Amino acid sequence: PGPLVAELGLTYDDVLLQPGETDVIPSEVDTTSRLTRGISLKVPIVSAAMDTVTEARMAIAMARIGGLGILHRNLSIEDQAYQVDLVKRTQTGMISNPVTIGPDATLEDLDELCGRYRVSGLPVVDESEHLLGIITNRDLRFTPVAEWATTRVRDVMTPMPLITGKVGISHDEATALLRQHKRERLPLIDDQGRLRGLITVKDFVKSEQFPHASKDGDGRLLVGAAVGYFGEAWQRATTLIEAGVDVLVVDTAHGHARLLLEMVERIKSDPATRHTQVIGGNIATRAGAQALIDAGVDAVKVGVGPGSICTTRIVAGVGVPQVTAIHNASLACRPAGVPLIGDGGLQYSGDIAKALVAGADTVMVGSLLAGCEESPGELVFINGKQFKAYRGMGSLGAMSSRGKKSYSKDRYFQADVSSDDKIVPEGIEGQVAYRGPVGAVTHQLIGGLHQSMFYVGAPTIPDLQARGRFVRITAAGLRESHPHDISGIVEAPNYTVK
Ligand code: RVP
Repeated sequence: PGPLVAELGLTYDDVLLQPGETDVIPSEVDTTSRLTRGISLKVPIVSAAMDTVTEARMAIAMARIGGLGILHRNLSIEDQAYQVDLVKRTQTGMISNPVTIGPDATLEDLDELCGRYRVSGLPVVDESEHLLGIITNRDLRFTPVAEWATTRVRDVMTPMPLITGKVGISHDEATALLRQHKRERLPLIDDQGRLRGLITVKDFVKSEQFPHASKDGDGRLLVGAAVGYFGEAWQRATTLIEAGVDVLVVDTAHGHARLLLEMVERIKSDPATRHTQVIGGNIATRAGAQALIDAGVDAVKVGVGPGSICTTRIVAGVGVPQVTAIHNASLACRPAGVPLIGDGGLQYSGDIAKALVAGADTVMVGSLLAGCEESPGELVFINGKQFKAYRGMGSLGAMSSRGKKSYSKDRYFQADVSSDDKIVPEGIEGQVAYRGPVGAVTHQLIGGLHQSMFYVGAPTIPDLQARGRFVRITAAGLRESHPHDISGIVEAPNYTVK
């Protein structure tokens, strides 16, 4: 088992990156990095699988800026699959599997569907997907609400012939058609007249607005989702895959565990699931990383105890300071060509580059994003300031039922605990300051990373990983790093006084 006392463990506040010779311009660096063996992201930031951080809105916002969201699993399989579906149908060049409605549905059904999927119109198809027409919110306006329950879609839709495109139409051709006919939607059909996709003007505009968006081969946004490792976990995994999830995270507080490794092996060997990218975690040692790699993961997630809401190191006395944990795990990941995700403990943008130099390829963040508009939960006012709730998935709030079923207990291997008062929490609940939209927050995080790359002299992430060198600092060094000898500090968009 090695020496009784391991080496000294270091974390972000213990180190700084040394400046190196540079001819890099911050705005010109390339931050593309590998999330998994099969997926690269233009922005190496992933939002945490937590019920106060990532649901569909956050996942959409993260994919649009070039990162990724991992949908949490503290909800039913159906609800989580629905969230995957919401992301996959959002804003892309083309919607390959659009929501449709049948001709005999009522306007009430139409209104409900449009609300659920936040769309303003739907193609109308028969049972074998033949395109019959199109119906939009505008068509609703001319029918009094009192008649919605009895009026059929076929009576108010715009019927065929419509302006349509053939599947596989180019971006330019589609733009030309939409423009020429002043249409907002272009249904795509095959030779038999069956609906095969939908292009909307709105999506085209957005795809220009988000040039770095993380997309799959069909132009749909990428999304990840967390699953467990036993019980309903297999059904959850297969249902999420059917809903179109791109990455599964077998998500536990202790990834160096037999049940979890078996789950990874099963996903990576079953013909129905093995093509999906799988992330395993969390581990904090080289042996833990090696076990996940041997089980077949496409990326290893590192972090035991660094999370801002985590009490595992206090409650169980277990963990490894994050820079050391990442570095040790990378000793197994690098030779195997398996990317590493540094999960938890990041407080400022500068910690991203520190994680990457230590051996990570991407980072996962919770608290830095929990205060965003797109995170789940309402704004709360405390002493005139705005906050949002943030809680650990191992907190009492997340693990206890409080009126609804908790799916979070097995993350801490406590699924067998029968009553709430027997739970041993490993996290806490609290608030973080409201930070506005994800786009503004990630602009500062990415901007900070650009500056790191400039100082180190690294135009790309692999260059940063190769060139970056740390200096270990003392408590005096850390004090010197933060603003000092000044009072009444005005908060900056990327700096808060703690
Ligand atoms: P942070 O970004 O420092 O807020 O950390 C977020 C990470 O903390 C998550 O991605 C997860 O790995 C971990 N976590 C989530 N819940 C808990 C807990 O209750 N202990 N920990």
